[in-house]
Amino acid sequence: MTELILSLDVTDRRRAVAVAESCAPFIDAIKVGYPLVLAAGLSIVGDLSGVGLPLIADFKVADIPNTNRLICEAVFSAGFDAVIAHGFVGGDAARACVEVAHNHGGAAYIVAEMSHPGATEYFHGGVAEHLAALAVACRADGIIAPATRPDRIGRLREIVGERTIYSPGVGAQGGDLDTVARLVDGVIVGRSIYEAADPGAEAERFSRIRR
Ligand code: OMP
Repeated sequence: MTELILSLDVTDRRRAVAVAESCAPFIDAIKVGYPLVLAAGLSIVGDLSGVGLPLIADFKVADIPNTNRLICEAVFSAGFDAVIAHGFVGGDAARACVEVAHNHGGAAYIVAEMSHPGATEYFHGGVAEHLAALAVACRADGIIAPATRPDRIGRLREIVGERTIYSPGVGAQGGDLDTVARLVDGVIVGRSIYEAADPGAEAERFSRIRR
């Protein structure tokens, strides 16, 4: 079974809650990032808690260890269940995120390679492989890898083994749902679902990967 994770990059609080509620029966978790939290405030976490699904904070945390620790403490105190952090800031900084997550009974995922075209400028040439190895060394729960480059997911899987791979880039960014679902533990989908005329029905369609 592959998880379906809704990326809730909706900037209106009421619409965000409505989309989350309509998709809830068909998804495994909700990812919330800067677009929604900066528009609606951190209290959106309380609004979404009623949906009863794990909430992943996509803040791509990338600072010095102490600041990372402060950010992640705020994330988990607000009620999130997991956090996404960058690894390029170094093992000590990434480890700070992992430690806070685990102290709260939560999870931390490290970005190994991003999904957009420009990601190849810096993530290729061995960097993504290095970041995946760093995630393992830091005892992160898994990595983020690009649905837009399934061949790269295969390479990163060799490094992280059974650790979780969550993969964004399906639909709006061109990645193919079924191809990617066979390679990863969870597919992250945003616009293809929340911009649909009926987000719940679209989530149900995408949820075929959960079977
Ligand atoms: P859609 O392109 O609308 O499906 O949204 C994808 C979501 O995944 C957005 O919230 C992105 O910020 C996020 N994302 C990527 O698209 N690419 C990445 O490499 C990493 C992420 C992420 O960390 O979630």
